Amino acid sequence: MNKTTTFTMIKPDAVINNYTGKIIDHVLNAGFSIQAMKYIWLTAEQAGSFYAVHAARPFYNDLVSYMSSGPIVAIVLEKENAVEDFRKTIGATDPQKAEPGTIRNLYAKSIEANAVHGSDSDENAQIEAGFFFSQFERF
Ligand code: IDP
Ligand code: MG
Repeated sequence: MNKTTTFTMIKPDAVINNYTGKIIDHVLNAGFSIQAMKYIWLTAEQAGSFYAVHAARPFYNDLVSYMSSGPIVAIVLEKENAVEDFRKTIGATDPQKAEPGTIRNLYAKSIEANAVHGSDSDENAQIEAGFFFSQFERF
């Protein structure tokens, strides 16, 4: 099976709580390899643009403030079946519903401050990687 790409962010709550190292370790132990990684503090405008697909959702403004409240780590990952396997590795959006042992089960605080992002399709993985890393724009 060919390797594919997914995109993740370690979100502000997890960075502030010093879970960055544990989360990266968890991701590597789950078989993903890092293709690119960047530590960055998003402006509200950048966070709003990244999550533009959710602009109509009631939680959008809070999500934008939260995602620009502190630094994040943006990471491009590679693995066979990367998108689906990474969604399994992180668990459900709401940490209360995330399977035991998943990253959100272990490290998330709430449905909003849920420790990590994970792309939901191969197409969005390319778009999201390209948002942060110019070398992925060719996809
Ligand atoms: P996902 O991150 O599991 O793909 P999405 O539905 O794409 O979940 O939502 C994007 C992000 O918006 C979530 O990761 C979370 O931070 C936030 N979010 C989603 N649903 C809610 C909610 O009901 N209340 C507050 N924040 C939410
Ligand atoms: Mg999503």
